[in-house]
Amino acid sequence: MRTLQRTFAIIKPDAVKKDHQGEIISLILKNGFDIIGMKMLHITKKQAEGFYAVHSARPFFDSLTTFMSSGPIVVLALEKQGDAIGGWRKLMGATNPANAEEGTIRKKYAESIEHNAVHGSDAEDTARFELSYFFAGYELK
Ligand code: 3AN
Repeated sequence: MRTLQRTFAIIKPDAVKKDHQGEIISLILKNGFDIIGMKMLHITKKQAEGFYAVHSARPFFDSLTTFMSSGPIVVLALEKQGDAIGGWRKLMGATNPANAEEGTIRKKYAESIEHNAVHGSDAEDTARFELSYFFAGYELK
């Protein structure tokens, strides 16, 4: 039996700055995701560091967290029957837009491997952590 799965998404500062949030939200809905939570925020560097703590040893950590706190973002809680996590990652496309497939969000809107328009959880445990980082239970539909 197929069950509902949740995942977490961010429309990053580069995409919001260029007013692509409407088109990205439209693609999310057209691809069968239910948006069960959504808000626009401008997070601090500290908040970005907490969110990306798993990447704290990576060489791009400082630059990534500076970028993620550089302007407004849209955070979304998504739900779908079956593989919501994999489905959202497929719709996003490869991390590096140079490798992203035609029709994916990153192919259309990403500027570079860092300014890559969107984020998506990569597994069930990270989805749980990321959803709870930005949403309280009462904020979800
Ligand atoms: P994804 O977002 O596709 O899951 P991760 O989890 O490997 O990719 O990386 C998290 C974020 O860190 C990426 N979305 C991207 O913004 C940034 N990033 C990943 N690799 C690099 C890199 N080599 N240089 C700069 N930024 C990177």
